[in-house]
Amino acid sequence: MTNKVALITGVTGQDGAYLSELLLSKGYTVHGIKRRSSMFNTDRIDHLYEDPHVENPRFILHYGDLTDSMNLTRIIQEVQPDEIYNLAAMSHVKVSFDEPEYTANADGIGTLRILEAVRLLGLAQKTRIYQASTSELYGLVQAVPQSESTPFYPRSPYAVAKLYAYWITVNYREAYGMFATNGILFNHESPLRGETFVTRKITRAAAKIVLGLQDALYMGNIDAQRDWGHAKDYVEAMYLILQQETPEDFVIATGVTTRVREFIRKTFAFLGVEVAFTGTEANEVGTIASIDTLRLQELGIPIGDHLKEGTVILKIDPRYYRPTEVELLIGDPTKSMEKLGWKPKHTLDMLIEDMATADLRLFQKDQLLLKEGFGVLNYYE
Ligand code: NDP
Ligand code: GDR
Repeated sequence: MTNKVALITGVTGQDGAYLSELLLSKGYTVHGIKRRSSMFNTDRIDHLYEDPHVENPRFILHYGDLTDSMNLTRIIQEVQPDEIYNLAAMSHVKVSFDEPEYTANADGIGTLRILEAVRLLGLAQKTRIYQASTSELYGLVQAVPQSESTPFYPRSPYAVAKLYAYWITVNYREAYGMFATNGILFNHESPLRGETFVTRKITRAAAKIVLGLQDALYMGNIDAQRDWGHAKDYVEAMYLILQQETPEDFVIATGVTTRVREFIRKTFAFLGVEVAFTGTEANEVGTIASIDTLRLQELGIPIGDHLKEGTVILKIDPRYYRPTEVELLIGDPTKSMEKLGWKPKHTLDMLIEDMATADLRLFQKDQLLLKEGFGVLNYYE
């Protein structure tokens, strides 16, 4: 067990929650930065919450924002962290086209604010920094599989902001000898994934559709290909990157790529429904080809009229298309496997099982509550 102190920005997000759990299990004291919000935004970490009145708490939250240098500098000065994991970001690629300036400020300059605070506070030789870099940096395909030496070609305001963050991290390492590193992580998902990212949108919608709580799923480009892993495996890699002797950048990926349409097909199949795709591009639809009644029974899904063969359950809505798309991502994790000894434990099928099961349980619970007269669910309004 260690007695190190870590500071995590973005602690309320998917990765922040899993990384907090991991570091606490290793004996770390974990400080997290959360944003002020008009509603509670700590759902993912509530189980880690410690009453601030107990002596020597090991999980401590601070209000803060990546757009506020003074706030970040004060927190870093107070915490004196051995390690900083900079996970905070406006992380939605499509939304970054709507909020490009804010995205640049939080995701790009936010990283600079942290690096500069560490340097100015005299912590350059003490504090190790992990920057949450991304496979979105590769953007328009230059070569596959994408490795640490593949050229970048960002395709969104998000990716351009992250490109600045990537290079400023490298620059502070080279200029000031700081232990500042980039994890270039490919897409990673989990039951804690934000609801508007494609995998979670699919697992939530599929669960609702089989339960008869939603008619259809509206999607954008279902031919995009992504290298999807499980967030639990990827936070292990973040930790390992900061435990190395020398600061280096690493690609973290599974090396397997899958189309969005295949993720859809597999998710419904797991829930006992075979989907067939017909038509092309914006006119494509997904219909129920067959249902596996035994499977539905096994999962406790009542078989109703909504699960008839030929029913349209998927449509394309061009509003989900992006002005510039990243069509193909497939990572080469050779370096991280060799140097970090890292290897993903979850396959895509295991990931889908984890996510679809969690969402099915979630909506079965809602359905039960509703049946018993508790709570009004907004999808009935
Ligand atoms: P999430 O969107 O789930 O979490 C983002 C976190 O950042 C949330 O805690 C959010 O707070 C916080 N945040 C957003 N803006 C600010 C701000 N201005 N100041 C302070 N905090 C802020 O992302 P993930 O957990 O999936 O990803 C973690 C990081 O890794 C992100 O930087 C993302 O860009 C990057 N990344 C993610 C990949 C993935 O596949 N998940 C792959 C590669 C990189 P709140 O809860 O209040 O919204
Ligand atoms: P991505 O993830 O953009 O790769 O960024 P997302 O799940 O949003 O999209 C993946 C692919 O699916 C296509 N797609 C849709 N996407 C969404 N969200 N909604 C839809 O309805 C839909 N239909 C098709 C997209 O066009 C895209 O090709 C994620 C984020 O976590 C980033 O922060 C991170 O850096 C990268 O992964 C690696």
